[in-house]
Amino acid sequence: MHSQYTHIVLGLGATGLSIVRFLATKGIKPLVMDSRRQPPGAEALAKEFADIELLAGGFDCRYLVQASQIIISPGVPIDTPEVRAAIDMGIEVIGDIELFAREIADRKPCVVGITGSNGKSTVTTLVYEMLLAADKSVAIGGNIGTPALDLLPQGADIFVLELSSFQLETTHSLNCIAATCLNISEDHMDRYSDLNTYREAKLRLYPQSRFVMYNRDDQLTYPLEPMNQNNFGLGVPEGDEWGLSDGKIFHGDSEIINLSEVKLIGSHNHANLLAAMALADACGVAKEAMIEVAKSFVGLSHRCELIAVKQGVSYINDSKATNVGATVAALEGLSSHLGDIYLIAGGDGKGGDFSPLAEPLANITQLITLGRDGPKIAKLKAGSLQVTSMAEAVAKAAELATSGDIVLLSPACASLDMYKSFMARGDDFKHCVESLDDGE
Ligand code: UMA
Ligand code: ADP
Repeated sequence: MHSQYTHIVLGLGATGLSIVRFLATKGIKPLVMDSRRQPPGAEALAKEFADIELLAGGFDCRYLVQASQIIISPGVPIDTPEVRAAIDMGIEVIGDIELFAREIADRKPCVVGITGSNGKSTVTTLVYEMLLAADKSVAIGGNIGTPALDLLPQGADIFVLELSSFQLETTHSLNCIAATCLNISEDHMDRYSDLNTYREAKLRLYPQSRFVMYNRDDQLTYPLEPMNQNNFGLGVPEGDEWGLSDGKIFHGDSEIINLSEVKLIGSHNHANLLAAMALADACGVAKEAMIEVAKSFVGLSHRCELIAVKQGVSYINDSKATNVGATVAALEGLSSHLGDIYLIAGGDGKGGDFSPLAEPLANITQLITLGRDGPKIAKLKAGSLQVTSMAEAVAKAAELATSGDIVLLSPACASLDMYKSFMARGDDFKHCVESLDDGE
């Protein structure tokens, strides 16, 4: 056994690397451990920090029990027995976001925190764009991609952070300017015992914010105790609330924008826009800057993205629908469409319950399933087709659909049983659509 380490980093992905980099700026050399034999960041670590030791293939308790602080990646469950044992011994276990929070603790609040089951990346990007449009110095990161600690060198005045339930489990002192939990529906049930435990992890964000914005259409997002709060939701707003009525966005009784000028589609995305405007407003962004972004933002790739129209059939890539709630939202958002809808779904269901899909599935024409949990979804609709590849799914849908119809990839599942990521899955869908005969 080597010399004693005061700091141990658990997990060497993007987060682990960002933690090592941050600790290096403090003159701290941690020990890095990863339960996988060949962790994804091993090469990068060796290249950047030749003198940092990596123990791969397990978590060695002999080091853990001697540490003064363990910093854990979001992908490593806090209930991992070795981690639990360290916690029980009184050793501090925190995540990268807590480390980030402590680093900015002596600044005035400078974080906008965004969590929820779906819409986080969309709202995080909208808020970021609105702050940029208002000429603020701003950085974007967290679960959306760049680890929060890697944002520090940018020296921004405001950080817009997408926060996952995993990250929030180990965060205590974020002190946000404004924060939201957009919605709660089942996700990551392979890591939580029930929906309430998952919800509690998300709602941990609220007490760490000066101002809280909840979704009045989703009771599960309501703060557990009164705080400095406001809300957004579809329907006429009361008082100072944000809302939608008559096809227009309102803040209280002042009209902000007509939805005919907004590029984002689907009522779920209109709710995202409301939330983003409310958060930007809490940061002092002028209405003009919000409106400018609302008019130009077309949405992120892989989220209800129209990728092609072939022989009159619209192909929509919603590969980021990695849970049931996202697919329900996509189907409800497209429910006013007049043509038929052909849905491609299935993948790794992460232990979730698919039954909320039954009702929206009743309104579509054809369900085509693939992937590990495809058969479970197929049971929810009579006459569904089960296939084994994306190419087969797209070919089948193209064969059946006619002009005016929609072919929607919205899997309600993670992609990892078949792909490296939801992006790879969406790209495959796109490739299969591009390969279809144009018929012209
Ligand atoms: N690891 C172990 N043992 C385990 C699990 C993981 O040793 O039991 C190791 C892995 O080998 C990996 C390392 O831990 O090398 C870090 O894994 P990680 O999964 O924490 O990956 P990161 O690369 O650090 O990415 C994380 C987020 N991943 C997860 O929360 C699973 C990324 O979100 C995030 O973008 C990134 O930090 C920067 O903040 C991804 C995600 O899927 C996109 N998030 C989930 C979601 O959105 O649903 C929550
Ligand atoms: P997240 O970062 O929370 O995964 P994204 O903005 O990337 O959120 O969107 C993920 C999926 O959820 C996409 O399939 C998208 O169509 C769907 N979605 C987006 N906003 C909402 C919402 N407010 N409610 C439900 N589903 C949504």
